[in-house]
Amino acid sequence: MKNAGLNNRKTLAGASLVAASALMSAPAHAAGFAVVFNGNDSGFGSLRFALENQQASHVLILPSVDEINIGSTLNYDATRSLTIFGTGQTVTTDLNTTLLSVNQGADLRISNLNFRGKTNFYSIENRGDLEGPAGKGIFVDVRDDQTGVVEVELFNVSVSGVANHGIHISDCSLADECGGGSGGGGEGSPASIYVELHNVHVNDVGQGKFDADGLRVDDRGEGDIYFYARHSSFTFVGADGVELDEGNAGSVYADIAHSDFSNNGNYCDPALLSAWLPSPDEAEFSEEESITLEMIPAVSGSPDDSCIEREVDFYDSGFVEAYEFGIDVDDGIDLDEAGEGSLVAYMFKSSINHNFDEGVDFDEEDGGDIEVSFIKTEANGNTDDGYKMSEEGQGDVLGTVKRAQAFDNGGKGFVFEEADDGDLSVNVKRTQTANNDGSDDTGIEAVQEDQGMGTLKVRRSEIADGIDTDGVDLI
Ligand SMILES: [Ca+2]
Ligand SMILES: [Ca+2]
Ligand SMILES: [Ca+2]
Ligand SMILES: [Ca+2]
Repeated sequence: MKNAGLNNRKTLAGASLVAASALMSAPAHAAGFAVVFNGNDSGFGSLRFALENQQASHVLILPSVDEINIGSTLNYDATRSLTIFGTGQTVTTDLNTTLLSVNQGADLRISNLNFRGKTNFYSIENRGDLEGPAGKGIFVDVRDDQTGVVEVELFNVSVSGVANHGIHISDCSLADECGGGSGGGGEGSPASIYVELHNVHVNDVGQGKFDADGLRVDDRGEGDIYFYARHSSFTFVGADGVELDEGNAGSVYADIAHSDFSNNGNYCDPALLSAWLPSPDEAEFSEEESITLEMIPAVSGSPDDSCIEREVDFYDSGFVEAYEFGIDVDDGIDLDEAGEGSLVAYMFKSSINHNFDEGVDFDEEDGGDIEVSFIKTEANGNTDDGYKMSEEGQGDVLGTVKRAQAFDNGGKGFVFEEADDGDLSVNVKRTQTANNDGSDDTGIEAVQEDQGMGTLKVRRSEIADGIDTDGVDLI
């Protein structure tokens, strides 16, 4: 800068020119900031160029760009955070491929951008996983050695028409084979995962593959899952609207308001698959009948055999005592916490209706509590329970239900189950239930097993279909 005083005006003009040209044509790996000014699939000025060639940390898509049609996945391979400022565009593809893949666990912020595959296209009869992997909407793969918190924040974003998960954040060495629930395996990094959604709409995804969710977070190894959602929706998803799966040390925290989790979980379409169930689909045998596992084969030849679960119990002798086949349908919101750590969830003014399994399905096992609040929520017309909370191992169940509803569910309205060491304490106020599961004490069920105490307090509520307690004092 020793010449700065010599010709001030010329230097300033020169500087701004340099800045402008850096903006428009920064070489690979050099840019912090890139502008997308065309909807091309590749080349200078395209979104792909900004992400893959420039690896820009901040990307602005100009309003003059309308649609961005891509012929292959957009990859971001840098580890530094990525922010994409859309201005209402749609990133779309005619192929069965992941739209945006963040491969090195970078923090991700996206605003005002839509991601769309082939809408109303995939189903169990038109699968997306037979000739290669099924495409996702937004995928973030956490590094094996990552630490700290991986942050994914989406504002005014939609995802639709992809065969696999709409949004998938994977801290699991097994990637898509990670599995869900207590049976999930795989290793993970020490990192935690934080997901914040504002006005995010995930619709018509996960219809081309078994167990593909609207939002799926897999956390293995140390670390927590934080989920914050406002004014968002997860609808017509093949598997769960949202599944958060925390498998080892660490907790799940969910803070949800003004959001909708409805009409999810029917990839394994019972109307279609029931024809493949053995008849009878469940049976019990005496030991003398000497039934072996080979006599009860798993179902094969259906549109997707993964959909048909086979459960077999054995006598000590090895002969079959009982079997049951079922079709694996899914939930509105499914939180699974295993290993040490708690499941803490707050849901406010949200709806969880017409899902093909439970509406709310929260499972906690091993050390740690379930602490839930449902305020002004409704779970109506789900095939199984409206709200199901199940706690095992050390730890308590603490529930607050206020001005909530559960009507017309095929299972119970509310279920709170506490097993092993620990207490149950649930407070219900100004809440209504009716017509759940045959209306035989099915509005609220509270069960406390093994060591511990249970109390259920119900005030100023209309539980038309009754209350069932076991090991719990109704006060
Ligand atoms: Ca982790
Ligand atoms: Ca845990
Ligand atoms: Ca527990
Ligand atoms: Ca107990």
